[in-house]
Amino acid sequence: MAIVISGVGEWTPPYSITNAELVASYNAYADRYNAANDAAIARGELEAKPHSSVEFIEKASGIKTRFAYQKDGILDPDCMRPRIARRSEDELSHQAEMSLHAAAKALAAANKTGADIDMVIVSCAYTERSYPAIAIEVQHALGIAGFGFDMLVACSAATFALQRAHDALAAGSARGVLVINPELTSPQVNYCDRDSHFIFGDVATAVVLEDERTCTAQHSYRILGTRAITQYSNNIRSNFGYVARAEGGDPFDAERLFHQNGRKVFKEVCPLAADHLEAQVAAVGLSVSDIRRWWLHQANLNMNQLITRKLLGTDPTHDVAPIVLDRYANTASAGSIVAFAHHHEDLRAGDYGVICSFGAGYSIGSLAIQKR
Ligand code: CO8
Repeated sequence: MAIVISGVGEWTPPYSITNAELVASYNAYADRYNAANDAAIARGELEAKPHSSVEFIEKASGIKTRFAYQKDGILDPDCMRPRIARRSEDELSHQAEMSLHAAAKALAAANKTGADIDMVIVSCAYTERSYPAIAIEVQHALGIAGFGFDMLVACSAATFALQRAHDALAAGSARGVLVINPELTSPQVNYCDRDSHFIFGDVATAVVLEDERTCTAQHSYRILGTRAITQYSNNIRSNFGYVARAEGGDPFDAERLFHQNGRKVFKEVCPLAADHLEAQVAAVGLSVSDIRRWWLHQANLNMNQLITRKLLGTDPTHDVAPIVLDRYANTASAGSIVAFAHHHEDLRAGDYGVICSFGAGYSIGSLAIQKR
């Protein structure tokens, strides 16, 4: 019995932010901060905030723009966070809404409706509440029988969820699975931190998986193997959680938001990811040169180039390892799925590909697939 990916969909938020816009607002904020704290800075009690720069961001990351669920607030030096209106308990939640947009496209691509799905996984870096699960809200909105649950694995949430979906289908505990990644990252970005204010964007992706025998999609991919590893690291952290209320202090201070030692992450994750990919390909009886396309995690252009250079021995073309992070920035777990969504229809029957994510945890996940 073969399990296939039979549909993929993406929802892109309506607002886009350029590096120039982001740098202008950050620099205005930094100037105000420095002016307001000039005495403490002069006494050496506080560090002055240095300016950010468009040139640095492009050179260090390859990112040029990113999408935002709400632009309002992010570029306001008095706010420095998105202003997202609170919804009542009777309204659809933000992440459920994002999920439904992406799910509709994935279901259409798979020639499926909610009646064909009996398991919904919402898997992403953050969910906006603990319960009821966003997945159950989506399940309800789509009239899906069966069950749904949320899972969090930071940047590897999508690939780990695809592995869960694959295993459930193989075990017979589901007959059609919808995996959704509503990556609403902007509320956790510290737009006051020049080291990380440029890194993230918002997006939602969705994937339909099913038994090959029920698949009627125009483009579908047999899953040849899945692989997931984790290795504990403190180099990427987000400490905002439900205990914040009890711990005292400011539940919104910088240490609660996304922060990382980017240089260390770069150095440690690149070799881990390259080794993982090599092992994944070997495990399904292929060699690296057999792989027609690599849909890699989209965090940093230099990182992807280093990994693919190590794997392939040459710099891959955009056709071999497509890059979407220049427009999307890092969209946490959705990055490799966005790359897949944009760049899969041209593959020919029999072509091999690998979807791979790497990030916080550390966590690395991958799927080796073959076009049908
Ligand atoms: N403008 C100008 N200068 C800057 C800026 C800026 N914006 N930012 C930093 N600098 C300065 C630094 O201060 C430093 O100055 P100095 O040399 O004087 O100390 C200099 O530039 C060089 O800084 P770095 O060494 O930090 O620069 P790098 O070349 O390493 O680039 C990167 C920084 C882009 C962060 C790079 O290290 C990187 O991409 N690393 C990999 C990071 C990564 O992949 N992280 C994964 C994160 S995502 C994840 O796993 C889960 C996330 C879940 C979602 C979160 C949503 C919020």
